[in-house]
Amino acid sequence: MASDALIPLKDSLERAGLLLDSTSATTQSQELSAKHSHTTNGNSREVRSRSDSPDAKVAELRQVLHRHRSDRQLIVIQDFPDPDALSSAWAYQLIAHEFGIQCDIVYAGTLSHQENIALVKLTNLPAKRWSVQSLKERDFSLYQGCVLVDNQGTTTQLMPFVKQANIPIVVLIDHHSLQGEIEAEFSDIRPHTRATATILTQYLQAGLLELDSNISTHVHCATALMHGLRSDTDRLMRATEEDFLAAAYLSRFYDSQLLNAVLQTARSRRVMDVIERSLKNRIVQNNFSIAGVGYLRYDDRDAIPQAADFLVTEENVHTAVVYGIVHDEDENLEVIIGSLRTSKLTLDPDEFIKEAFGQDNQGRFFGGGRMTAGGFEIPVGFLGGFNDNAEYAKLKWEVFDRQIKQKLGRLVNPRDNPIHN
Ligand SMILES: [Mn+2]
Repeated sequence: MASDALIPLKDSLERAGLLLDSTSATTQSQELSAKHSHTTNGNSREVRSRSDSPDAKVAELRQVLHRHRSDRQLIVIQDFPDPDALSSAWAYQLIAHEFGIQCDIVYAGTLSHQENIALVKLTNLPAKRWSVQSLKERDFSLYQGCVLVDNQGTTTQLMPFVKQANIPIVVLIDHHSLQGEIEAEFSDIRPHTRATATILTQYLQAGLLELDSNISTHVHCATALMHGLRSDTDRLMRATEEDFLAAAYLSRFYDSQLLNAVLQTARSRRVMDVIERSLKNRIVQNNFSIAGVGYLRYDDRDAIPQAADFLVTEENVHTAVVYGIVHDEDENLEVIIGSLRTSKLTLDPDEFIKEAFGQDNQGRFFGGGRMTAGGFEIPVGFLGGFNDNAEYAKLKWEVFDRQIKQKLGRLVNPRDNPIHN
């Protein structure tokens, strides 16, 4: 629903144990990106073989928090934080506070989805925006440790600064597949868990912090966690037993009216306009609905996944891809942002996006996905920078629009795909 995680999450396959079994029928995805599948294979095996029960993890985290008593820590969340990240970071902050650890929750991008803005405002969620241009002036030396929640440092522009300041990663809590080599003193990565909020709720339930319904911060945080785990489980429709158990626990503390207020937040006019453009421009082919929406403001970035959410509801459409050029006037930056939504169980958004757009010259994929959703970001590079000349802007859009359609076309019309010939 909210921001996309631009990271590979192959839980459906992993859940089925398919990726662990090299003889099984993941053939197509393995053909399409053999190298990547191989890496993920190795990683998931590694994640599984660690015999870390949730209880053992709680005990270990308790020790780590004790060791860092009265430290100051920086909790880093993804650039476009979603409710799962925001609420989980907050829960960690409250837990750490019990150990005399003072935490700041920061993100380098922006809060875009109207529900996320409402969540932060209505619950007084203490996340701070550190804009990219302000990062050079920030005093990172205040922090003795960095905490990554609902990400592994690959979806935040803060990471290079954390590294440069030599701040160790003390805690890493995430439910995306392992993203590569990242060293953390404590790490709890559970690719089979639907929401990071579920993991944090389990920590709370295990007693790392006793929630009290007379403390409004606790009530607000429980409400945020409920929202986080609902939004990462498609309103609980994809929730598993552990998510329901976590939700059951939160139900003792959360404020249902407050959650309702967050969910009722209306779409802005500009978001409606982007949805309208996506409807007008969509091309439906082989059950794929593809729409380029042209230029939009950085603050409206989240209109793209919302448009994709909407397009995928059309009959005979199983997959929608919406993209546009997002421009940030403050930083004179432009980037192509795209979202994919699918209801087709056999379509893996992660594989699809990686196959469609490939990698940049540093070997990094332009995007990825999880379960039913994916996203991508393609830098505009030298052609970037907003231009007042309408004709030039139009030309630039047309070039990118056509290039993206061409790349998607190879997969949408497999006949044109040389891999299948
Ligand atoms: Mn999440």
